[in-house]
Amino acid sequence: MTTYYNWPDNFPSTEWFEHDRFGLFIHFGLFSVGARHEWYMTTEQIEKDDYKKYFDYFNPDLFDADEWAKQAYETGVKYVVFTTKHHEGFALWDSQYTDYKITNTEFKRDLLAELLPALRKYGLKIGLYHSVIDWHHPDFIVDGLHPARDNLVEREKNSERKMANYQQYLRNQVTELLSNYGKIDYMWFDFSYPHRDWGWSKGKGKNDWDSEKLEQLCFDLQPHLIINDRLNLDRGVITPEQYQPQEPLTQDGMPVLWEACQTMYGTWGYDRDNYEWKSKELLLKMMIDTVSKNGNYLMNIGPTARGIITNETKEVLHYFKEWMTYHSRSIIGCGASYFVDPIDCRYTQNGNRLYLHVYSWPYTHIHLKGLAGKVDYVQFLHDASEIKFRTFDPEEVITSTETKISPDDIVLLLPTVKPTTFDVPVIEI
Ligand code: H79
Repeated sequence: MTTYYNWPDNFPSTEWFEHDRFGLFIHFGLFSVGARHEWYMTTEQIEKDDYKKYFDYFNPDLFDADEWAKQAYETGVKYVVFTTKHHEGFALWDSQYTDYKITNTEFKRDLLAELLPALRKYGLKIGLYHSVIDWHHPDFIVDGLHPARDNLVEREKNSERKMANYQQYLRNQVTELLSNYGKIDYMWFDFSYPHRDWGWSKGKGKNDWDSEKLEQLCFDLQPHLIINDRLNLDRGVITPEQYQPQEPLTQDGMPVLWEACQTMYGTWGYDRDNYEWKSKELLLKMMIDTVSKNGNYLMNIGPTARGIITNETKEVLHYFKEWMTYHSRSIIGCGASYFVDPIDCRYTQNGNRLYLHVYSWPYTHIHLKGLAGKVDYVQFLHDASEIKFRTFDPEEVITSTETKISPDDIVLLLPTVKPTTFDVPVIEI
């Protein structure tokens, strides 16, 4: 197990998390009914009473836990992170601390109680997303991130709101989640913004959530838990959102435990009229890029309000399934390599196995720096076909038709045409 800058010594083992590398994020809630940016309660300044129609019409009647779990499993992910409560405040489980919950909707069922056992059945680890922001709770003090209630009346009400009550509510609900639903592997809180300042209100952070207490509660209830860093305590998994770091994250010369969370189309919930989908190839390259920089990749889907994973989404998942069937060995259990990526390539490494992901097919060869004397055999991963390579030979007479080779390097001899339809072929070294 690696020692990470952002993972204290007394925290539980990160072993499974480092190993598993690929997770599926599922965003589901009342915002799935509105079917547009999951922030619309705020961005469209919708009052609580008006937002209630999404509660009244919420009924994911086609939800099938086994189907979601099967889709996740077949995609090749090793864990799933599910939204138990997004900023809108609606609970996707049968919470005794609120009426604003799934069991009080037309649907009536406890979705979490169905989903988690199905995920476990497929051997998937379980992460719970839980928003510390809550636009519904009466004691949640509104701030500039909530223009819906950014008016004088609402600001006035702030003086009567008691965040201490909300903190207790947070702890109560987290206690339910971490006590009543079996083993939880990962707690994914969202999010702190302590440095924001709107003049009349400030952003929120560890004092507003009483983060120390909340974090301690999590470890008390699930001692082996992985936790992210969004409680503003400067520890836990760093989760850059729709942002790929250029280098493996480090701090003070130490590696940082991190996870890239990425959308398929820019927003997180089901977003019916959003056509700005990233290409499948781009999403795949983002995954590989993440692992090549020692991170985990958490790829998001937003099922519809009827509980269906759309065909467009399934196409992406299927694309990953195809690729992962032949290439999971270069992702799962792998991390950054200490060798430098050749141009248009990404290395991942697992022990002394090196995986070269070729983003852009070269013409006939790739020079691999620093590998002279270290390589016995090279093959494509998808079909285990041999790839020949050349090494420096002082006796060799280099003619003007051949490339020179440095004594430190090896040169892979590749076909001119990419010999596979996979967008990113992998060469195992
Ligand atoms: O759940 C997903 C997002 O809804 C949530 N985190 C992920 C996992 C998230 N909340 N806030 N943010 C991410 C960043 C804040 C972005 C904002 Fe805006 C900029 C809020 C208001 C301006 C753009 C426009 C995003 C929402 C409205």
